[in-house]
Amino acid sequence: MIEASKIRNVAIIAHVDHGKTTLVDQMLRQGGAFRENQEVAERVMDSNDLERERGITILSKNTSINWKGNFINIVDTPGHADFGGQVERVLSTVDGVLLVVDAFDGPMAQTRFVLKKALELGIQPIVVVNKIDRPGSDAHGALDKVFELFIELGANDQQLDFPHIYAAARNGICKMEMEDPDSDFAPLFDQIVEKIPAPKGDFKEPLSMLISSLDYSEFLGRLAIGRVKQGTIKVNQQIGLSQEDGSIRRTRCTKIYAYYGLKLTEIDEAGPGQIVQLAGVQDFELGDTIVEPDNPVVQERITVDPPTISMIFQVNDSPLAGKEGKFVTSTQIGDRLKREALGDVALRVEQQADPSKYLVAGRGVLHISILIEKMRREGYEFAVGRPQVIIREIEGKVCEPIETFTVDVPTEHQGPVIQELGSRRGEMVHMENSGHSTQIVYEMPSRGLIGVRSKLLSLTRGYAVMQTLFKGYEPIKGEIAERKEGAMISKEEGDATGYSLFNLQDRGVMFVSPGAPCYPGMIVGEHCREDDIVVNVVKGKKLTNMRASGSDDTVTLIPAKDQSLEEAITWINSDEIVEMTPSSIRLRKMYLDENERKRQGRKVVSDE
Ligand SMILES: Nc1nc2c(ncn2[C@@H]2O[C@H](COP(=O)(O)OP(=O)(O)OP(=O)(O)O)[C@@H](O)[C@H]2O)c(=O)[nH]1
Ligand SMILES: [Mg+2]
Repeated sequence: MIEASKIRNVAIIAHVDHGKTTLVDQMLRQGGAFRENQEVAERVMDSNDLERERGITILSKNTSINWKGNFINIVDTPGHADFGGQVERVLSTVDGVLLVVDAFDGPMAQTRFVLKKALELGIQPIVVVNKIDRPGSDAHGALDKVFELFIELGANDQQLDFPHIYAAARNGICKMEMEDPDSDFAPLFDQIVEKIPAPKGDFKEPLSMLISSLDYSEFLGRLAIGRVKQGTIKVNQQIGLSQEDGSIRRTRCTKIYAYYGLKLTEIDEAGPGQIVQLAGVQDFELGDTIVEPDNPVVQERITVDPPTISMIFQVNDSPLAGKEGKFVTSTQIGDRLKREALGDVALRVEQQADPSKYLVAGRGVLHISILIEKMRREGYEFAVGRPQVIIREIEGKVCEPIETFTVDVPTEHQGPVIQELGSRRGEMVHMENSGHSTQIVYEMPSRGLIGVRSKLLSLTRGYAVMQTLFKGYEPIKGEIAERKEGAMISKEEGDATGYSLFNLQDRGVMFVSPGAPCYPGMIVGEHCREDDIVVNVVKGKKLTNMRASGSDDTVTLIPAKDQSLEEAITWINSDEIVEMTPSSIRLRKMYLDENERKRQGRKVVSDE
């Protein structure tokens, strides 16, 4: 057992991309977590494939280093707003945070969210102004803005007196003041030990440990994660589980794990301040407290924010179904979804009246699309519908989720952006012009934000910078029109030909390339007009030589638009679905048959 006075529990919090994981990386390197000349990947904490590919943190993770005889527990957290709930839960296990702020960007939407939570819990912050090496960065200016943010969020005098440090995490350097020479991370480690309080709590008191997070392992089942507040927990000792209804159920834990460096190490017992994973605890819920059965010290339950977005997952029944996936049946899809929900408290899965369909609800489009991507990689094939916001009734009123949406655009593009956001029921609350760029703040329904990213990027030639922050539930705003552009729908079955795509390309944006298998009812492009149009993409001679210019037979084919998974699911309307297979993403009409679609009421024009 580690003596509490030698423990420091600290979470790294920040806006997306401000450098949390890079900072943890260097802390591990300099804190001796790796052997001399051990080969380690960059941003080693972003350990799963999807995190590495996307360059973002999806799951918060624990690690630890040893500094001058102190055991510093570090929790890296995700910066993306969809995972904000995780940050909140992590904060219940730490006594201090490193609030990382980009010296170039200054504090941003998620900085405010995470700092507000930390201040409310009375946690000691150390501000790390990071990326001071970035050309054009303003470290002092960023720190001033952080100070203003503290005041605005109602920090008390002690909190306002926060320690700060400047860093270039990627280069592994930091300094107390900008004038100081570059140093390794020693000053940062010293600050953590000095300024962040050691955990309180006595190992002789009755055991109390709040379950603040959970995980799922194929071999060990569900794992309860939390920090021992007081008392001692031992392997196989009888423990009590204080449940939501106030009752205490007797159980035991069969294994205890703690984080040493990057390794999860099995230990026999843990005491106050230690963050541990427990295996073998039967039927626990997040928020339960692990107690001594005859002398329970119960901690306040933590709650999980309810999901705001849902999507239907269903069996793929397109004409191309089952060709690319390994797991395709509704039972396989359902089992996989339910397994995910065991380890992800923010996810809900419900089978629908039609047993081939499941409603999957989560904290945002990114949250659910990461699950889709994971399943595709494991060999699953299925189809998903358009994301829907989850409506709630509050005090007799129908309410929907509202977000604060901030967008920075080059001033020359602001007109179309304002028009677009207005049509999505955005209410402008603030607008500030600083020369070339304008920042506009909106309050708008989450509904209106679905698909907004790609739309604004195309309106501003890629220059719009967007941030969202969940504001709360409010009475439902008016109707929001779905995508205005119609779909180009394939009439025939067969492989798309360059010849037909060439003839269609000035009528919209094509989604398929020559050779792509198509079927009736499949969406092959976005029409430049409002109505859906049925087209033939398989006719004509197979042209093989497409060149920029030349003889009669060579044509210039605009490359098909390669939609990302998120783009595809936010592009579709409610009468459309997306086929997901390990190797393809195809868009289609829910009703493949043209006459059936007509009966369902959407206006369609025919090409011929
Ligand atoms: N110039 C510079 N770039 C940095 C520094 N620290 C991090 N970066 C870069 O910033 C980007 C984001 O870094 P991450 O460490 O992944 O950021 P994060 O805060 O963990 O991001 P999320 O987990 O997605 O919220 C990467 O490209 C880093 O290389 C720094 O000190 N200087
Ligand atoms: Mg990260």
